[in-house]
Amino acid sequence: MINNLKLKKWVQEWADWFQPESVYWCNGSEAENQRLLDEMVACGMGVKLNEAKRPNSYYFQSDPSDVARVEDRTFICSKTKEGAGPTNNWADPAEMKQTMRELYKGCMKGRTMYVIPFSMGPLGSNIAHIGVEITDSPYVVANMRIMTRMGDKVLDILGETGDFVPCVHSIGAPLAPGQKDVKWPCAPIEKKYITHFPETHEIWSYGSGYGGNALLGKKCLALRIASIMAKEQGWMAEHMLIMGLTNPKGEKKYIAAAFPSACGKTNLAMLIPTLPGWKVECVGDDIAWMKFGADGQLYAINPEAGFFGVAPFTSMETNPNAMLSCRANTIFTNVGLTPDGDVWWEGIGTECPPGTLNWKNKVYDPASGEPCAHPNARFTAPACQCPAIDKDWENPVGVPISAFLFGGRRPNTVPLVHESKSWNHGVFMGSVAGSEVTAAAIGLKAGVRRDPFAMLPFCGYNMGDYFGHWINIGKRAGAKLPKIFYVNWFRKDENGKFLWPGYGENSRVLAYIFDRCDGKGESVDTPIGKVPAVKSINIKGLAGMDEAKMAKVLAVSNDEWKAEVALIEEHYARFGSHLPKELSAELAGLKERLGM
Ligand code: SAT
Ligand code: MN
Repeated sequence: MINNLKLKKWVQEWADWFQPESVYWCNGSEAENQRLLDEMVACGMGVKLNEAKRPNSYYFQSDPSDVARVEDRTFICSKTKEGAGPTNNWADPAEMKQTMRELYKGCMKGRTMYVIPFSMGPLGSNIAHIGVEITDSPYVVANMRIMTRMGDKVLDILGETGDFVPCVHSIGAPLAPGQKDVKWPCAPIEKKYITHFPETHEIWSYGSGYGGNALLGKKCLALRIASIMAKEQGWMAEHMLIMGLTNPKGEKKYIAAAFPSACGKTNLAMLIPTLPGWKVECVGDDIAWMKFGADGQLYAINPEAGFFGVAPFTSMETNPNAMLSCRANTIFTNVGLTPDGDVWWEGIGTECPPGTLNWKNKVYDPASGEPCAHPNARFTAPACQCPAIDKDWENPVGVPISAFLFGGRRPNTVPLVHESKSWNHGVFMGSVAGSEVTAAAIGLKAGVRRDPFAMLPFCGYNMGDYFGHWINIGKRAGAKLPKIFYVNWFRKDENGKFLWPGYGENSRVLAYIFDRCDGKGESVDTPIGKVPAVKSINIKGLAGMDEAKMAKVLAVSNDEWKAEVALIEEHYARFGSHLPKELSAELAGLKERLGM
């Protein structure tokens, strides 16, 4: 029963505008899901994978123009350009709505309009929020069913008067009477729009059916709109994994960590420690929503219910927990399809069977130089299938956070781990986080790309004001604030070889962080913060590592940091008067400690 008046009215208005053939309310049931998947297979949009090899799993190939989030087609439509800030694309909200209304008019002709009520976060959690997505893509429905809690149970929580974030989506490909559909309908790139209206908490998306452009609960709601709600309401919506870390004594702490794309967030969230007796359990691999409890602790939930993971280079070697998460009940997009009806991708750890189809549906030719799977090929898998899922991952109260980690890929300058001197200093560390970019191919300037708090493409308002929100969180009376650390697994020696082995060995750094949270472990003060004393990271049994090498991994060079300061000043200059004075003071403090 749909008895929420706001919802009914909103759906009716869009149905009138979109002119679909029919309107369908998703209930989230098993039968409904099976029917949609069967229909997609019947019309050639999807393939059912071999039941013996990959039970209840499906395979899709997108249009080559629709393979990833489109950052230059993503807009924050605040009333003023300043509201969106220097790091976002801005457009006037009235003009954008005008443009999109024209595109939206009749755009669902010949298709079904699906209404998806969904909860970001465990049902009924006071940290969770409800959204409703309207879409004309059954593929989106099937993915949202894995990535969120979806269907009737959400309508029950919404009740007659409950509020929701309205999320409007169309692939932008109406069908004329009798027109045959294509495998992956979407609009051309210049007609794709992923737009957010921060003042009214609305999301409008048009023209793409892929990932974060179309599964609107994820980046659009859980990060861009949620970051605004969090600032308004005094909580935090962050691009962070959440993990539980247990020491050999059975004591447990939770850590949340923010890294830019391609820095191994999913791998860290599901890491298998090499350090005997330690255990890592996963609460989430991408997004954390956090609120203070009455006890002053910060409690985190994972707003998602699934993993939308990058497939290439995921293997039983690099991330067995991810491989086991997608062993069944999974949707694969843009990977290779083997002749026996299973999936294959670069770095999966097995030879590619002859006759495998690449993501463009051509027989894969290793000699062609083109990959079999698209580099952004994905698996959509239920989080509950992860062997390392934390027992409290669906606890509506959330899990208490003891530490925040920031990081990125830095071949030099940044030590393996350092700890902030204070909350504000930790906010400074997050605000200057960045990764080395070498890929000129994707149109970026080589050098350090600053990605503050890993939120660059995901902050729904002025990034300078977002820094201010972090500063304000630290001013909360009675708050038991998490400690803040910056890690860098990617430092290289003078020959360009990684100094630190990474993967499971990162548990050695996590163990140090765990001890620091208990006031143990030895650190030394340096100009950039507290760096572990060389002997305080356990390297027992770590082949090829000795104290001399540890000294290199942990070294802080004043000359490198003086050069870094110049880059930080350039980065900070972008924010003008929106840069909090506390952060200018932190930068001044760093310069002073470096003798600048
Ligand atoms: O496509 S998503 O935005 O969901 C994933 C990503 O690009 O980070
Ligand atoms: Mn992400």
